[in-house]
Amino acid sequence: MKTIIILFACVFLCVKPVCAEDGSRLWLPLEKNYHAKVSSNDKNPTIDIAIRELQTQWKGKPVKLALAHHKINLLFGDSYKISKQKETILIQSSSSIGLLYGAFHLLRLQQTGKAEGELNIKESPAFDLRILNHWDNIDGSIERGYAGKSLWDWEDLPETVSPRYTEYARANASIGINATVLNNVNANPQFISREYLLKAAALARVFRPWGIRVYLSVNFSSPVQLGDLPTADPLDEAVCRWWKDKVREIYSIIPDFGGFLVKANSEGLPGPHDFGRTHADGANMLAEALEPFGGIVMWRAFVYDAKSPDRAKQAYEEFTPLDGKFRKNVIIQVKNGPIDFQPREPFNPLFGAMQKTPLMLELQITQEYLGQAKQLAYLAPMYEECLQSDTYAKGEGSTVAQIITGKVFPQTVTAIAGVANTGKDANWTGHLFAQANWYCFGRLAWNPGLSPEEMADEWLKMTFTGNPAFVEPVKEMMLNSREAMVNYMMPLGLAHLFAWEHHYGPDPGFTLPNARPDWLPPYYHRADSAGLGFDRTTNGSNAVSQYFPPLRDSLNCLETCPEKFLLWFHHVPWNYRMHSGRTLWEELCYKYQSGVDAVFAFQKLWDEMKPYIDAERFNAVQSKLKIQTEDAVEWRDVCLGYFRQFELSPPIQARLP
Ligand code: GCW
Repeated sequence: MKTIIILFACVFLCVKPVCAEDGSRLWLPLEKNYHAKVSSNDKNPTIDIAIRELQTQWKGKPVKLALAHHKINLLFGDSYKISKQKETILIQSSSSIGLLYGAFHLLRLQQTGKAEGELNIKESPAFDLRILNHWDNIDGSIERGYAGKSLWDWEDLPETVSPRYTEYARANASIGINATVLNNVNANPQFISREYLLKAAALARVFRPWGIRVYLSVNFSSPVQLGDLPTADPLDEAVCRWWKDKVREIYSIIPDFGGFLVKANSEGLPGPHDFGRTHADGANMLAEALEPFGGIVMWRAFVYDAKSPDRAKQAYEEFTPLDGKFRKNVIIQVKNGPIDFQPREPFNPLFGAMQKTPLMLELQITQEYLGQAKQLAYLAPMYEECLQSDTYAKGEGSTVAQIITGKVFPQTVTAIAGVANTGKDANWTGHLFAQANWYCFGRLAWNPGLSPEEMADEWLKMTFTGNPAFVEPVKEMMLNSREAMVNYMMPLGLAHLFAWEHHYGPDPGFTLPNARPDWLPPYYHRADSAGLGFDRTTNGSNAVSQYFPPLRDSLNCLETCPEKFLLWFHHVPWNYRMHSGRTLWEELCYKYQSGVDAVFAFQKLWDEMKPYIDAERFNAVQSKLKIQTEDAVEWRDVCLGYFRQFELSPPIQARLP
């Protein structure tokens, strides 16, 4: 009998499956109880969290947290130092949140196998404000959200506070994110009603010890819609008073409220133009109300209208004349590219052009135009491409990253925003690999110099396993994934070939009677029998002139324009010879095919990864890669099938894998 029991136990232990994981843990350590020795010279809710995180998860020497009261060691704000003393590890900061960031750093080293040896770390964030933008609505839906309903249960708040709010705050704090805009930029005025402020306050209470401040998007016509005033004119005294009273009310409910995010005179939303006023008039009126409380206004530069002959030029034309006219606590929030989060865009020429106004970068983490939650695209290479673009605003080296961190022109505040991809799905982001985009956004917001490779390496080790047989090939796949997507969707500088409204599949020929031309793909690709692409040279729309020389000149010239942006800036003849020696048409076929080939290779590679991770997450990714290959084939066939009609020479037969 005894033998049977032992045998049975052995069999049970051997076949015990690897702990199933649904992705809800994100990149954070598995809950363990190591009882590490952790001490601190101070106590408060944030330090308590740091202690708890370390006590339960840290496996090494005792850790001492030291809050430096007299900034003698020149550590400011969120900065921290980690060093190894004889028998302890010392984390120092002049703030409690700095200690928590230090604790997460130490745990990250452990999770990625780097906690051994010397520890001599000094970290400071590059941006003051590292902020998520949630496009979440009152009814629980999320604009361009693909991971389920909104995390915020507005109906149940403030009475019921979901444990998921703490998990959200913890995940963000672990990567240094310190702010969140709770609601959609297409803002319902109700969000600043007393009822909803009380709900937002309940969230702010949960987030506070994790160092996260709450911000709200506001609708410019709130004084009319919520306050019953006859106008929202920013120069009207009653309107200014209304906003001042509203701001006072907000701070009485949320004392550390961060400020407003505003989308105005954009896509049909109200704004100062409705009253013959400027963006500066509108932003300054709100900024004046927020100023006594230390709040800021993030005013978006995402503006375009149907009358503009080139949508890519409009933000620059509207905003550069206002440079220097904004109050100190206004920052202009600029999307990475001049159009709209396409798989590839050149950087927005506003960066570097507004030298007397703080600018911040808005990146999209949610994959609106990048396969949503069905396709795998690791976005760090895309973020890096924008951050490291040289604007030449003050000679060579004036990269977007240098500009927005205030190193080229002084900025009173520095910030970077990411449109969140989170929702109620168990794995938070719909696609497991989309978690990596949330992760790398936070890491880049801390240090924009981190390489996509480093961040992918960290994320894979923390999320799955440290086994190099898994990490190395999967990292390679991640690093190639965004370029593969550009190739099978819209290579060589093409943009906006999407089907109407949902922004998922291809429909390059789509037109609709009476529709705005700038919402239709032919506006962007301009295909005709002469060639393909939007002429933005000095002979065309002249958008090139919004860039500084020498970049302007190299973009303007067909031979020197980087081929990845060729059709963005030029209308190119079908038989034009590319650097490869192929004609434009042949190159287009080649690019679409290489995108498809790459995704088939991803699928094959993933199949080989089965032994290394749990079945649940393996299967989840496997089934999404299957969809992605089918979609990539569709993109290739639809786009080449459409463009072929304009091309005179016979197309190369697309090779089916
Ligand atoms: O990318 C477009 C989206 C809109 C979005 C808008 C914006 C929130 O299609 O859904 O609205 O940009 O950024 O304001």
